[in-house]
Amino acid sequence: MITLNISAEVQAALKEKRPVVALESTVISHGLPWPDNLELARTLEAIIREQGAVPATIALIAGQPTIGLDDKQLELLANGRVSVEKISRRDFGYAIARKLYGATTVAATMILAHKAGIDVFATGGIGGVHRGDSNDISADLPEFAQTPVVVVSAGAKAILDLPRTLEWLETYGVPVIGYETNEFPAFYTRASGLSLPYRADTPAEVAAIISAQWSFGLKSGILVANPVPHEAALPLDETERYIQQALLEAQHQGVHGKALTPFLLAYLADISDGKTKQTNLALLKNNAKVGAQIAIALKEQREMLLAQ
Ligand code: PSU
Ligand code: MN
Repeated sequence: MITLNISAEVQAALKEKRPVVALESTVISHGLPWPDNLELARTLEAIIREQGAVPATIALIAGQPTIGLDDKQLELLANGRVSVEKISRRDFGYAIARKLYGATTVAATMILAHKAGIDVFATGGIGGVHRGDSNDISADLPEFAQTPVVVVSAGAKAILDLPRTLEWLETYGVPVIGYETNEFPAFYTRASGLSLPYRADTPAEVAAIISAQWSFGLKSGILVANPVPHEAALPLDETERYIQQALLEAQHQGVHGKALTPFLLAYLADISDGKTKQTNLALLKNNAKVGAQIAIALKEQREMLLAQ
């Protein structure tokens, strides 16, 4: 039997129905450079605690699905001394059988969060349909169609084809809620020109939509699109220039498959003099905060429904 290794703190919180927020680990191992990645991993946990929720960073530790990493495990994922695979849905069997260390993507983190009984998950930006090669569709998208977890994200990464990504989500019945926005945010920028069908302006409004969707029996993932804070956002045209350059370089070097997203993120940080990295850090922190607020609002909503 494959069991989940859930930390004592997270187990206690789940048992007592206190709010818990899941965090992914691909952003630590493959999305950000050392030592910013370790500092970020610790900061996200601290932000969630400050809001009054319990953080649960998720990864595979020597093949064991682990929910709620300790500080040593966070460091191991961040420092690059052991090889850490990027794990999505397809990779679980292999990584568990071979006892690999694995950083979980949005899709894989949704799977483990749901198995552990965690409803809310905060990340940076989800994967989607890649530009150019529209056959390269992140496994994050089909995960939303089948796994009922709320994901707070600054839209999808701007390196992607955002209109196609939104169309995909619509086709598969995935609700996308604009948080204090009418537009799908484009990760580094607040606007994309793509309008969203609905917005919510408070965590309680988001919680009400989630509860209604799920209690109606529609058990899909829900995307909460939370734009990067004004002060950290990058100008659209400058960002687009960097992205074009990065996509061209990826093509030259023949980067594809699961290496593509980490390559583009690192290349962008390099040519923008670290500006995209700073923005990425800021939006991750903001998503952790809003994620915790939504987890708390969901808990309050459930208590209210029980009291009726
Ligand atoms: N958001 C970030 N940095 C990241 C990612 C998201 O700010 O590194 C990761 C997520 O784990 C997401 C993955 O699931 O990139 C998508 O990879 P792909 O396009 O190969 O599916
Ligand atoms: Mn891909």
